[in-house]
Amino acid sequence: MSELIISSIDQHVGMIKLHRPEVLNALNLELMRQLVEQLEAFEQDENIYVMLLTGSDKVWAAGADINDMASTTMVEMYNRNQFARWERIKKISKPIVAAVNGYALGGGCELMMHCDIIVAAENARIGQPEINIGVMPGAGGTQRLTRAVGKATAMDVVLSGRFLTAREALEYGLVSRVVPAENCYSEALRIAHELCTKSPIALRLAKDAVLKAHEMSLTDGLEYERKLFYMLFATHDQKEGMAAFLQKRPPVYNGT
Ligand code: DAK
Repeated sequence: MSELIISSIDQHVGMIKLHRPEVLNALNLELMRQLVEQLEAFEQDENIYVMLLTGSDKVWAAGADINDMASTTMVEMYNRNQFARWERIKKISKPIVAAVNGYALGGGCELMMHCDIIVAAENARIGQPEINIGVMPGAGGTQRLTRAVGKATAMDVVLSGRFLTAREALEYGLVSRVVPAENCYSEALRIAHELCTKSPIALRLAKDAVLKAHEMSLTDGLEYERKLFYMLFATHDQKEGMAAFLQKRPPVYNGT
């Protein structure tokens, strides 16, 4: 079985690169299987605090593999239950930083939206062009996108199939930062390493709480946030972080 992702570890950062260059990193079932298994392996690895997901310097991912889907029937699609695999990405509790160059389309945009800090290159082109091939988004492109950018922009993107530039995506709140293409990967890696200097347990609970803002009412979300905040007072890292501040020294976290 060929490797459709390339993974490596740099200190506490687990890195995954999508690698199907001949089809612009189109997300076929095997790539998604390898990707999800590697994310879960990093999730289990105590040495990994943060993950970094990237495509090539030309493309993030041009969507789900159209060859995979072209002659698929409704029942086959239903039985495949691809969504189960995507749901597993949602369960990754460690922060995922994305370095996005070039096209992030369809499933590629939906995969990008599963990431937590999204660094987009100036050359990034982001969209949900499923409408151009007779379908519509199926992995969050009508839901996460709308929550991120609001109805007006989501309707524009989903119904017209047009691509947003990186600058537009930043303006609409879909990506976190925009950088020159040549710096995209190094900037994302720098951010990932910066996150590794924080408490790993605080990072995970903070990610959890932010994501809940899309799923809970304000009252429930505030209560959830407060409980996670209290929970952190049972950790070594809370004692260490506050003591280090008062002693005017850098904290040494261990994620416990
Ligand atoms: N699938 C398969 N092959 C693709 C592909 C894709 N999505 N995108 C590009 N390729 C292939 C092209 O066919 C071409 O192959 P060869 O002809 O060389 O064999 C090669 O990559 C280079 O592409 P182009 O020659 O087209 O390159 P250009 O620079 O001219 O154009 C482009 C780049 C990105 C504008 C164009 O390739 C394009 O429009 N690609 C399709 C984009 C698209 O429609 N994406 C949405 C696909 S639908 C779900 C989960 C996910 C999804 C749904 C459900 N569940 C969990 C239920 C997601 C659905 C989708 O993403």
